[in-house]
This record gives sequence, structure tokens and C-alpha cells, in this order.
Amino acid sequence: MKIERIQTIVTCPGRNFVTVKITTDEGVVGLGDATLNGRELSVKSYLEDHLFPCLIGRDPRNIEDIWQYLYRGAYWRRGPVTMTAIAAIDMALWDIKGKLAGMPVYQLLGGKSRNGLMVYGHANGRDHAEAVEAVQKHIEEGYKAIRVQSGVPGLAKTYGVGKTKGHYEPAEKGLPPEEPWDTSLYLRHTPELFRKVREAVGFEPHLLHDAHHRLTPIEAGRLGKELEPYSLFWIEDATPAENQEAFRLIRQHTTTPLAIGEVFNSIWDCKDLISEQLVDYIRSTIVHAGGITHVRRIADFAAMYQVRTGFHGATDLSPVCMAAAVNFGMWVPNFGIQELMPHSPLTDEVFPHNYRYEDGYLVMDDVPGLGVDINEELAAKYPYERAYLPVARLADGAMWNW
Ligand code: CS2
Ligand code: MG
Repeated sequence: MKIERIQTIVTCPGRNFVTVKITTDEGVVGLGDATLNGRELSVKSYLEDHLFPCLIGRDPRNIEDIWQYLYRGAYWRRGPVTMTAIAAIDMALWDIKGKLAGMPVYQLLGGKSRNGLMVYGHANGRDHAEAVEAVQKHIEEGYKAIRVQSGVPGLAKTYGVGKTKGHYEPAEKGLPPEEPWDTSLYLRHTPELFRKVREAVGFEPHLLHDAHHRLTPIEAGRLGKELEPYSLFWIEDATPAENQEAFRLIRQHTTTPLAIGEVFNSIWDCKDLISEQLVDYIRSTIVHAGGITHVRRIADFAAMYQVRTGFHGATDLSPVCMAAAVNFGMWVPNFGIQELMPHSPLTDEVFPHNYRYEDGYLVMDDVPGLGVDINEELAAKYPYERAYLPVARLADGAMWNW
């Protein structure tokens, strides 16, 4: 069996997605997500200019060898562009293997460990009252876990909160928008937000919060400590982790669980965080961390230290990645939670998929492969549109982490 054809499909049904499609000489098709928000075309070029020529004629069943060939064989290892490109090919090969076996990918990984993946939804409010209302709405919709983000009084725009009520989409068309940031305002208002939410809905729903890399380690320690009375499921991305040691300082000050990893692309980015038990949840997901083959390695390593998965699932992860994540989550023994930020109806139409939300969980049927498709005719109607994530600046104009 041979890889006969391999191509990328770029589409923008409201936001940009890059998809890899591999076709075998027997006509079996596999799909992989290759979307890297705001840097989409670099991955497309990496794939088309450098990887595809090496793949034609290879046996698509040799997933491990192809992974090693693309990783070890590149000499220049790691990095978000490389690892997203490898991930897309890996996903497509698992999809093909599942279709060949007539089994869902979770069966190939080892079978079902659970009936569904507990998800967390996004409750966003321009102010605390609106955030409380959004939490209540999620509870009515059956969510067992809810991430809460609110506008910060004094800041014109805050990460995680849309311009209009309810809707939030981080990337914007055109050049990168600039947003203000002020840590002291944020730290003053965030504990108050969670006090109000707990007062309104009690302690049953799990509550999560994303600090989106804005804090220094000691500030993160303080926030974690001040949020302890509200019993959070996690604080995410409390501080950047280029320096993994930073998390030692946070750990010394708080028992609020910590999650990190949506921007990581390799096991080496989280090796010390995991082995020193400096975090509780690892968020690196299939599309940005080398595919199922590599994320499985991260998850198994994490299991040794009681670190659980909490995969990234924002709208920039296409339904192809979400289908892979659902298969993975059905199997992985140390599953923690899965982020769910529903795609637009148009995106769902371009990528028909089997997984679905049911009463707080993502579930899927017993379908071969990943259980996701692409409507190429519809995709072709929505060509790529330049879009970027915002950048953040402090009051004096200096750049900050967005
Ligand atoms: C966020 C993302 O969902 C999350 O936790 O951090 O919205 C993130 O900003 C985007 O996915 C970036 O592409
Ligand atoms: Mg995040």
C-alpha cells in the first residue's frame, strides 16, 4: 500500500483552517488538521515544499517510521510550525489506519476507557454580572465545568471576552489588533469575580480560569492563593513556561491546581513540569504537539506523575483535531477534561463530524477512523483571509504577553 496523493486544503468559513488530505493507491483517504492560528501559511509551505515530496510512495501504515523520519530526519527538530505539520500527517495516517481496520482510532489506541469526555465551556462577560449570567446559562445547558473570564474595569478590552455578549473569537481579520493590559487591575478584580460566581451558583460546577500568560510567577502564586476559597478546577497558563522552573515558585504559594501547555509542541517543553509535579494538567493537544503519536508519549509520561490531560479546544483547532482529541480522550487512562469552544454552524458544515456534545460530555459513535470529513466544494467557496491574534501593551506602551 502506498501514499499516492497528498494535498493541503485551506479554507476560511469564518476563520482560517489548514487541512491535510492523504489518499492511498487503494483510494483510502485520511485527514489531518494543520492549523496554526495566525501562522497558517507557514505550515502549508512546510508541508507542501518540504514534507509532501518525501511521502509519496511510502506505506501509510508505517505511522511510527514516518513520524520518526519527519522528526529525527529533519535535523531541525521541534518548533510550532514543524510539529503542527508532522501532527497533520500523523492524524491523517491514524485516520487511514482506522478506516483500513474498520475501527475508530480509539480502538487502535487500546479501546474505550470511558463513555464520553467531560468538557468545559466558556462563560465570558464584559463585566462580573454578565459573566455570572453566562455561567448560569452553561449550567442550564448541562455543562459540568465552566471557564469564567470577565472584562476588567479600567481596561477597554480583556482577553477571553468578546466585543458582543457571549461571542468570543481570538483571531481578527487584518493586522494584529492591540489590546491594553494592567496586571494590578486584573489581580484586584479576579478574586471578586469568583466570589460572585460561587455565591450565585454554589460549589457544584467545576470552575476554571485562563490567565493567558499574563502574570509573573509570584503574581500567579498570589492569584492562586486568593482563589483557593472558590475551589477552582485549575488556573491555566499562569505564567509563560519557557523557563519551566518558574512553576516551582508558584507551587510554593498555592494549592490551586495548574494547567499549561497549549503553546507547547514537544515532550521536552513539559518534561520538568511533569516529572517535578509542578502542574496538574497538560494542555498540549494533537495538532500542535506532533500528532497522536507524540501526544500519546506525553500522556503516558504524565500518567507516571498523576498529571492528567486537559486538551486545548479553542475554535482555531479544527473539527479534524477535535475528532482526533475525542478518539484520544475516549482511550487515554489519565484523562482530565477537554476544552470545548463550539465551532460556527458554517465550520461544522465544511467539516461534517461524528463527535457531538451531550449533557456536559463529548461523545462519538463507533465509526471507522477519526470520524470527520471535509466538504471540499464548500471549503473552496471560502478562501484564506489574513487574520492575527491580538498583541498586548502596558499603559506606557511597552509590549506584554498576550
Ligand atoms: C485560549 C485560546 O482556549 C484557550 O485556552 O488560550 O483561545 C488561545 O488564545 C487561542 O487558541 C490561540 O490561538
Ligand atoms: Mg488558554
